[in-house]
Amino acid sequence: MASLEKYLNTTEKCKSLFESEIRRLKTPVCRVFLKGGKITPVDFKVSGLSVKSKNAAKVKEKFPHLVTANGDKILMAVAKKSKDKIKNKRVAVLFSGGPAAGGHNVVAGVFDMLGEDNTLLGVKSGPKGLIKGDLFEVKSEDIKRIKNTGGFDYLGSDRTKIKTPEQFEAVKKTCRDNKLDAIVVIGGDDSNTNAAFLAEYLSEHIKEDGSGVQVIGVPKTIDGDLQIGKHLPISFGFDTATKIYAEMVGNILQDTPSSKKYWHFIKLMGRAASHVALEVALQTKPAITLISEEIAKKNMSLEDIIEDISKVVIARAKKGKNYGVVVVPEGVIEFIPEMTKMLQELNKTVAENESELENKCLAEKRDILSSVMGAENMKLFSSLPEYIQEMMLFDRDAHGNLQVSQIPTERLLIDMVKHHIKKAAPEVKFATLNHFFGYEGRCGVPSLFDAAYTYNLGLAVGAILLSGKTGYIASFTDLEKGGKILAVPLTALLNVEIRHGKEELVIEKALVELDSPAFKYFAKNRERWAEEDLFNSPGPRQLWGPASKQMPVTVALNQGYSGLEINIG
Ligand code: FBP
Repeated sequence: MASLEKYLNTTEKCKSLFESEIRRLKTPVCRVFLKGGKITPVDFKVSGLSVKSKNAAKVKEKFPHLVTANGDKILMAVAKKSKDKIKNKRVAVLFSGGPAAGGHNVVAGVFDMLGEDNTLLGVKSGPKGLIKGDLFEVKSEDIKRIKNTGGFDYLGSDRTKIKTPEQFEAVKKTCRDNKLDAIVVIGGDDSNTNAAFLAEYLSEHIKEDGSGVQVIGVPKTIDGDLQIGKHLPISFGFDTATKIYAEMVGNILQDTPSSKKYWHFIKLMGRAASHVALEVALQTKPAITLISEEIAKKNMSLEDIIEDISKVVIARAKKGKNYGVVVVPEGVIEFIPEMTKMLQELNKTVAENESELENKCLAEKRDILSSVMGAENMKLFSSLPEYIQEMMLFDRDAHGNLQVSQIPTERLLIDMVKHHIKKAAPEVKFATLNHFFGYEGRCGVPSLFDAAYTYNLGLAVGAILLSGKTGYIASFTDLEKGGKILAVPLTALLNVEIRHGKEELVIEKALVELDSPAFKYFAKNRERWAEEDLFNSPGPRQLWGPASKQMPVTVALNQGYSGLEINIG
């Protein structure tokens, strides 16, 4: 007993048997980084691939240094020719935005590539820490402790957008105070947009010799909406999050014909795009999955969506199946065209009347809004349940995004479908439960895919920095054929969008394409999944054994791979 208690005490602070084993797990390394079995720097050469901004002239005007240096050409890692060693570089690394599994392995990869001759500094609490100059030196003991573990807890993160001249000036001071040569920004579309602006701003006259500080981005977000076709298959964290959600959805699906009692409405995180919902649908095959991009394309109203869901509920009830699962993407509300229109006016009105709306109750806020907003949009806003109205008036984040994770869309759909079925088919039994799976999936131990993907992205970043380049985002492609490392120019990804009512250059979110192989496969099969119970349960993500090598189904389909197995190294 005493010895068991002693053992149990040793598992505190993330040292469970599982966590201890996972730290020892070997992550496969892309062959280009290996020389005699050792990790080694690489050269970057023009690959023949390119990306183009739709607003190239505007981009050139705002980013003269980067556009001149990098253009729109994608670089590819190749074995290093010279034996020269780069020494004494000081590199800072930070997390930005929501956590995603695998971030610690990016840090580990950068650390291993920089090697003993250079120094890696961690920035605490994301961009906010960069502004404040809150940095510390990363040690090899830290890397041993964090390797293959989930979350962003080693450094912390935040959603500060570096935008004012004072903030840029403060970053310059941090660079000088810490004698930085480079900054690595691990973040999503907004954070990598910020990385591009930083790279331009820091491109010269920062260091004593008049040279600049390099800035390199890393594609992170569980949402999967930072991807560039064949040039960047997916952002990291997507695989782990979707595997966690698919396990939970699979378990609920398995419960439905067992208890035959409930319709489960499950909202899945993924702020704007429906990649997460689509991936989970392909992994589990529930009766209904909403895809926001399709709703927008077909110009569907909220009432159309309710009718479609009700039809399936009624048809299944006729077969004695008073149960099922409806998967709802987190951001669906912003994609329903009538809602989009209303939210655009609401966002603008809220921004313009911030002080008047402050500290008012909902009824008072509605009065203020109705005096400025158009009648049609105001009618739609007022027709929504008050719990939805409240959430729609919540503060936007620093990048101007509505906090959709706080809006209980799954409850709204349940209420409206109930109302519809009561009128259309009162005899149908429709008992419901609602769920929101989001935070459960962002910080779990990375899947083998994410652990390997991120470690190699980290190695890529370290190598890009050692090669002296700036203003790129690291990428890892050809995942079924050994892997290929690319450096994609950040400025070529920038396009004009309206944010806070103004034109801004940003990295566009990659949405689900309705002509993509993944969506087409889903569309071809979903009617059968609605009629019969054809679901499957993918089970918990595996770190060892045959199921561990599986990559996201949407990635394999959209990249045109012949199977689901990763083959790196
Ligand atoms: P990032 O885009 O920063 O990776 O964050 C994505 C996300 O996980 C979204 O899916 C979700 O809407 C959001 O974070 C919620 O985060 P928070 O609780 O910080 O608002």
